[in-house]
Amino acid sequence: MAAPEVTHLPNLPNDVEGLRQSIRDAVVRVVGEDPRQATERDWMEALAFAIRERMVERRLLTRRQFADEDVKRVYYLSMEYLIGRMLEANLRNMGILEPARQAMADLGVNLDTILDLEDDAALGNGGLGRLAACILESLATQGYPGYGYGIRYEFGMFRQEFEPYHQVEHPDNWLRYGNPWEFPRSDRKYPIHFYGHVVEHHHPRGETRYTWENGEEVLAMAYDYPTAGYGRRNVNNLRLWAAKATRDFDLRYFNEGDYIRAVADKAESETISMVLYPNDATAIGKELRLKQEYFFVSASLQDILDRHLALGYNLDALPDKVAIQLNDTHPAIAVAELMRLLVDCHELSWDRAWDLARRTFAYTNHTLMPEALETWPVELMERVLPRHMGIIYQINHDFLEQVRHRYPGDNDRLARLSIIDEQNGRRVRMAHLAVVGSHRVNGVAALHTQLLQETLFEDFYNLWPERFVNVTNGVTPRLWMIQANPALTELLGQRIGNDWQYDLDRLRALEPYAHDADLQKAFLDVKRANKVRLANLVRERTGVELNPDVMFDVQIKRIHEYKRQLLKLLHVVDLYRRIRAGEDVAPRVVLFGGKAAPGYARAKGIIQVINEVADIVNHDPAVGDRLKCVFFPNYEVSSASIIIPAADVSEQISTAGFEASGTGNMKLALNGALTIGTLDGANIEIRDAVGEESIFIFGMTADEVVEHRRNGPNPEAILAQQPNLAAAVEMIESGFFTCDDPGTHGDLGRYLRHEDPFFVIADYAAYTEACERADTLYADRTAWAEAAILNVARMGYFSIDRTVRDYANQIWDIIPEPVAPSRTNGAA
Ligand code: GPV
Repeated sequence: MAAPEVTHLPNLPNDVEGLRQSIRDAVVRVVGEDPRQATERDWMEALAFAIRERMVERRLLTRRQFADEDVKRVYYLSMEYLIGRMLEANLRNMGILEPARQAMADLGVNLDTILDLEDDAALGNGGLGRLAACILESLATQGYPGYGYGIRYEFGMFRQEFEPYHQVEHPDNWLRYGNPWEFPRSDRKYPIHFYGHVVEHHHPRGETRYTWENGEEVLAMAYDYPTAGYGRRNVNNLRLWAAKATRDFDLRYFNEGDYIRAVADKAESETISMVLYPNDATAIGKELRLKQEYFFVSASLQDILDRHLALGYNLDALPDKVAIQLNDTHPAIAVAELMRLLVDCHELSWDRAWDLARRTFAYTNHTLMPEALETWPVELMERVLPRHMGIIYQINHDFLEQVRHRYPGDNDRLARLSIIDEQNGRRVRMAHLAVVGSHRVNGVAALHTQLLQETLFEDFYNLWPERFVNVTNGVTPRLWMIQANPALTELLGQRIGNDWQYDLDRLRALEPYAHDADLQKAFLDVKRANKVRLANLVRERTGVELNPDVMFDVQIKRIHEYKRQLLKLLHVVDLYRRIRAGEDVAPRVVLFGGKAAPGYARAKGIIQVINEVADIVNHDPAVGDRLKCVFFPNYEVSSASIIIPAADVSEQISTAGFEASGTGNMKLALNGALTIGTLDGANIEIRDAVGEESIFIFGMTADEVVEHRRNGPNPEAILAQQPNLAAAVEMIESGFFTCDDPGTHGDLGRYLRHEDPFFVIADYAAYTEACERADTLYADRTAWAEAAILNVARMGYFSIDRTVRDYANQIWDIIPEPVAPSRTNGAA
């Protein structure tokens, strides 16, 4: 037993005076600068250090309590965490935002200026990565023992520039100034193996044993990011792994005297955690990607087992103390890796290990789109992870035995269910491995889960219906309301108090005031102020002037054909042509934001044509304020929090059946934007929640899309019947908007006329009609305010806190463990 003064945790003061002291000290002791000469960045760093020492204190308190209470923990395994800036969020969740603001002011520094200096942590592509970040925040806020594991990419999501119309990608060197939020843990390193071969050891009695030999080794080193809960003392941890060469990285070359080559190889081995693949909902068939996946999975599982054993539990208790959530199939190799660790390293029998693994894992699917489903060539898996390939064969063998027993003679079904796809040159289907290796599989919205059961996983659903559950996505109100929309937060506080910050359903208390004229006026004033805030940012970033009294119509998300940015663009071109023809159309600002995967030519073409159309429209004196079109460059979490509160209309117009859920739809509606949307993903549940009056639904349903495709779509025939649409397509393909490469717009015309894979043409008439319904309502300011207020009041269901409770109760079987103030560390 160590002496009390050794085990005592410091208890730093959180008042203005205490914070000021810490910050000033940190400028000298951590930054190494004279406070007289410190720059704004120096002060930012000092402030971050003052916060982080307070966070780690609570982190340790939290960890002590979890250990004392023998809690079950959940581990979230995700290749992506789209966190954004951390300074303001950490200040707020630690409960010291206002004292820190005052302390900084006392030191002569404006906090808001400092907040703007921080780079986003953009370790993710889009919805999937942002969902992971929201889930971690909610786990801490609700006091759940929940931890994230991922990769500490040296370079996150690329920075997008337009030169001048097409997208150019620039590296995101987010760690160039160092990172005050991370705790490098050089004592927490695990060896990770690749390549080599497997040796069998036959035992006369008992199972054959396997060793994996002569591979390459790299180390995974932990970097910890404390994650604070809002309004609680709980602080959880996000552990990100970075690749480091082993000390004796390559003895062979050293022995041969090729010192330079050996050092170069060291650098090469550290490339594993170098860069985030910038692909959203598209599988990447690269060896380096497979190595990234295995690298972070192996390190995380070794760490989880170490902790489990260090806490004194035995391996048989694994599913009672540990739940592991696989965020899509990116970490699905975990199923094989846990088997390897349990069987080869801890010498459990195969059957015992399999039972533990299955009861520990659960898998979230985020898409039905075939191009996103990860499959790895058997040959590649065999070379990179030879032992895992053997384990997968064994898992598949046992699984198919079960299927054969259940469906004797049904060879087609066996082929459909098999983890190995034998049709396409032998590939490992990672989704099948994840389903077979999990006790729960969930989709991310009601429609998506239903479609999973009926299509992609139909055979699995018939086999194990109890395994499938829905967990509709959500968003954190701390970032997406309190931080992003302080004006609306303030107004809500005046009207209904602040309980909704912890229990978003309480927004419903607003309903009775929806037709209160004072509230309506205040609500519209808040929206207008947010639009002015956005207009200032748009002017700064693009030079375009926006009139805040015109409807702001916003489509912000990754660029994908299925998300149908082209549908919105056709509407813009249609309106533009009609304005030029002297027609009176309702005015609007159309704002796009989002990145295209660098290798996705069609998506990049869509960005280019939008920029070209925008340039013509915005400079046409005949148009004035009646139409503006902006492509907001480098859309990221920090810009989303300015754009979203300023939106009047939210475009959620994916082809029905393709958007698993969407979460931007939730953020926008929560901030009072009315949705124009298809019956896709969570839009359906949003409609059910807010009511038909507060949403503009249009277009084919998922069933009708299937039917439409079956009937052989004929875009040309539709164009022949719709003169406005035909004129818009003709205007584009005529080259009217061509600023850069001639020819690209002709290609786009051909694409719409002859391919149109996501039925932009077929849904166009319904879409414009929905836009007109929105215009009509918008013109009636009272009616619009009422609908928008009701929209906010009814969005409580889409809190990430509800989502996390659903996971906790239906999948993880964990309960909250709020950290209590202790006697020795009891200050608030
Ligand atoms: I798979 N999603 C994503 O952002 N990246 C991916 O690689 C895959 C899915 C998204 C879906 O497209 C959204 O509909 C969903 O809301 C989001 O994941 C979170 O579930």
